[in-house]
Amino acid sequence: MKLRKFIGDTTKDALAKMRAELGDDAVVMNTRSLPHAERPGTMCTEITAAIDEADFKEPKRALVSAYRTETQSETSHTPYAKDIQRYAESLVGKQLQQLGMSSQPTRARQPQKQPAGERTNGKTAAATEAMSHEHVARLQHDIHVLQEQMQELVQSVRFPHRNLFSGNAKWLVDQLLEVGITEQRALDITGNVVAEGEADRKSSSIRAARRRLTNGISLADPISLTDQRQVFAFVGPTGTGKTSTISKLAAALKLAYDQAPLLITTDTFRIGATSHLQTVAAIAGLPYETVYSSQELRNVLKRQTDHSFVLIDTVGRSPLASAELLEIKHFLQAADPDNVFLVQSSTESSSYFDAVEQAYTAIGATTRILTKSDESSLGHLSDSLIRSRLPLAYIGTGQAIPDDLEPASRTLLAELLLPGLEHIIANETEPEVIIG
Ligand SMILES: Nc1nc2c(ncn2[C@@H]2O[C@H](COP(=O)(O)OP(=O)(O)OP(=O)(O)O)[C@@H](O)[C@H]2O)c(=O)[nH]1
Ligand SMILES: [Mg+2]
Repeated sequence: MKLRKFIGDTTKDALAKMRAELGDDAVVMNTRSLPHAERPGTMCTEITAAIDEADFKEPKRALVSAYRTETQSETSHTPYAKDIQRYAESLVGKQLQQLGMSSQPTRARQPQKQPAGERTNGKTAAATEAMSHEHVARLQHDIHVLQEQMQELVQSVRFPHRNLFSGNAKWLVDQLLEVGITEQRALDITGNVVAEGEADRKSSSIRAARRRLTNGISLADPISLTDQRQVFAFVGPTGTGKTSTISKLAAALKLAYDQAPLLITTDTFRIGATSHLQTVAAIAGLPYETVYSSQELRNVLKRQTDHSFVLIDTVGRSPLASAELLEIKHFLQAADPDNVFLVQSSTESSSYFDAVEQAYTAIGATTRILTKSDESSLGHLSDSLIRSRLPLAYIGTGQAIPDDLEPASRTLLAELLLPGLEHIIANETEPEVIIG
C-alpha cells in the first residue's frame, strides 16, 4: 500500500491532483482542512490517499486519457458514460469496504443476543460509545467525500469537455455551468481567461469571466429629459412587469426632473387592468388616460402636448398570439413612440426569451427591459443577450416601486450573470506590496 498526500484549494482540486498522480484506483483515506500556506487567512484541503503498489505501477489513466482524446475530437461522450458509471461504482465499493461494509446488498442480520457472562461493564460501555461516536463522525466525513466525488463524476458525464481544464480553470467552468451558461460559452470564456493568465486566482478568474460575459451585450441609455416630448410604449408577454416598470419609471422621472409623466393605458382587455395604472397615477399624482382604440390614442397624444414624458401601457400577449400582437402593433403605429420597450422577465427560458424577442421586434420593439432579476440569475440568458439586436436599458430588481429599477450597466449585469461569488473576491485580498 502506497500513501500520498495532496493539497488543493478545495477538495475537488485535491482530488483532481490525486487522480492525476495515482490514477483512478486511488482511495481517499482522510481529508482535512488546513490554513493555506500561500494565502494567509484562507483554508485549503489536504487529502491522504492510498493505492496498492500493483495498481500504482499500472495506473488507470487510460480511461481519463481516452476520455480526453475523445472529447477533444468532438465526438459523442456517451460511450464513456458507462466507464464513468463503473468507475463511480468501484469508488463507492472501495469506500464501503474500507468502512468495513460490503458494497453488495446483504440480507438483514438478526439481532444477536449477548450471553449474560459476556455483558460489558460500565467502562467498556463508555469506550464502546466513544468509539461509535468516532465511527459515526468518520462515516459522515466519508459520505461527504463520496458525495463530492459523485458530484464531480456527474458533472464530468454531463459536461465532458470541462475535463480539458484543471485547478482554478475547471472550477471557473463549473461556476459558469452552474448558473446556466452554455457549455460552449463557459469553455470559450475559460479558455480566454487561461490564455490571458487570469486564472492564477479564483478572484481574478471571476473578474475576467464577468468582463467577458458582459462585453458583448449592448446597452441603451436610460431615459433623460430633452427639449422634445418623448413617448415610450411598453410591450411584452403577460405578467412580465410592464405596468410595474411604468410605475417605477414614472416615479423616478418625476423625482429626477420634476416633470409628471402622462400615463396612458391601452390595456382595457382585462377587468381590473386599467385600475392598476390608474391607482398608481392617483397615488403619485400623475395625469392618466385610458384609451380603447388606436384612434383614441392618436387623439389623446394630439391633445396632451405639454408633458415631457408619455408612458403607454399595453396588454400582455403571448409571442404566439399573432392576431392580438397585430392589435398592439396598431396602437404602436398610432402612438409613433420614440422607443418601444420590450419588458421580459429573467425567469423566462432562453428559448422562450428568443421567441418573445422575435415576435415583438416584428411589431416594433426597439429596446429591452429585464425584470425579476431578483428571482433568477441571468446566466441562462447570456447567449440570448449577446446575440440580441435589442439593447438593454433597465433591469428590474424587485417589486418595490420606485426603488427596484436600475439603469442597465456592465457592473450590475456582471453580478447578475455570475452571482454569489463576492465572498471569494473579498477573501482573496491582494498581497501587501512591501517597498524598500
Ligand atoms: N420579483 C419581482 N417581481 C416583479 C418585478 N417586476 C414586476 N414584478 C411583479 O410581477 C407581477 C406582474 O407585474 P405587472 O406589472 O402587473 O406585469 P404586467 O406585465 O403589467 O402584467 P400584464 O398586464 O398582466 O401583462 C407583479 O406581482 C409585480 O410586482 C421585479 O423586478 N421583480
Ligand atoms: Mg399590466
